[in-house]
Amino acid sequence: MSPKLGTLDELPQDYRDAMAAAGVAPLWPMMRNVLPHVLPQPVTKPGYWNYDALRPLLHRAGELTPVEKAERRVLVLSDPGRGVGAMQATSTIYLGLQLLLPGETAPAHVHTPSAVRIMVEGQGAYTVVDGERLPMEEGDLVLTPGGEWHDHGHEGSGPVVWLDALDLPIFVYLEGSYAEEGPLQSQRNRPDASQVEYLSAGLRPARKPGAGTRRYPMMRYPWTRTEAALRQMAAHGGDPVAELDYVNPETGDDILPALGFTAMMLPEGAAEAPPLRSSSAAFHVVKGRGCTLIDGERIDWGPKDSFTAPVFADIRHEAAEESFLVRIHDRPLQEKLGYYEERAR
Ligand code: 1HN
Repeated sequence: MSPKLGTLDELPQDYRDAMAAAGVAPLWPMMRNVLPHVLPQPVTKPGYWNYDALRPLLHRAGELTPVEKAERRVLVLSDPGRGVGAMQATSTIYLGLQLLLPGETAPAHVHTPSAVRIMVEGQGAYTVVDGERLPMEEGDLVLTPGGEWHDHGHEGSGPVVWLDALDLPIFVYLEGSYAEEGPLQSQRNRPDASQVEYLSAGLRPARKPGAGTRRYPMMRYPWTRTEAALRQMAAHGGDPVAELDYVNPETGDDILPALGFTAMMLPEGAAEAPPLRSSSAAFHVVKGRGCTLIDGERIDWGPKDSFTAPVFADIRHEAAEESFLVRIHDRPLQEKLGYYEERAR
């Protein structure tokens, strides 16, 4: 048992005034705000965004605001614990739904935060990263790592929407977030690396000794392959719920420095209760239906919906039908800081 700490109102007013005038404050009345016992006390609350409800709002943004006046035409998914307008869905994860209309381009820029796009709806969009043109099909993950020039375009017929996941809140906290703008990139006339150098898991290009690789050698993870791999895992892996981490095919590291991405397949009727994790998480439903209890709060989800869980949340998924989710989390950052943890229930 630790003793109860002293409070501010126990101190004489003249002393409090003198401290304030000197630009200092006593730690002990505030100690438990920053160091709660046993578990963190997250500000983040579970969030849920129904895609069918957001779709008309996104399309209206398309009518009201030309892409030229938006740079990126995005509706931001704000953490309910912080309120609408908060530029974060959890402590570390920014989420937004981005709309691009046929024929539009979103200008090239480069910035310090890193992003992953998860393609939600529509066909014909692409992202260009460092001159490499990455086609975006439903469920694909497309990386735009920090420091890499990127622009978007759309040559299809209907609207396209994707989910942006960025480590932006960390960069804002670090006062390290900034961007540079430039002209649309010229595109190399060849398929992206997922279709050439890294067509098959376990194979990478042979190279001369000492020849380096790009830091981010593969920037697109086609959904068709992820789903096929999950199905094989589910059929033969032993665990009824198959999970695959997205990794850099050269190093096996997580695909971004701060954020990790894990694809999950829940068979119909599956119930899954992972250990309590120190990471916060956002889930995107690629396909399927089910419900998830997050710290006792029930979220019923369907295709293209998104939902979030704070750190150390008690998460219990139940799939009403065969379901595929992508879990976005900050384990890579927490591992780098040396404190990532999973607690048995
Ligand atoms: C960004 O670069 C994109 O490139 C989308 O599509 C959303 C939100 C905040 C900061 C940068 C994009 C973003 C963003």
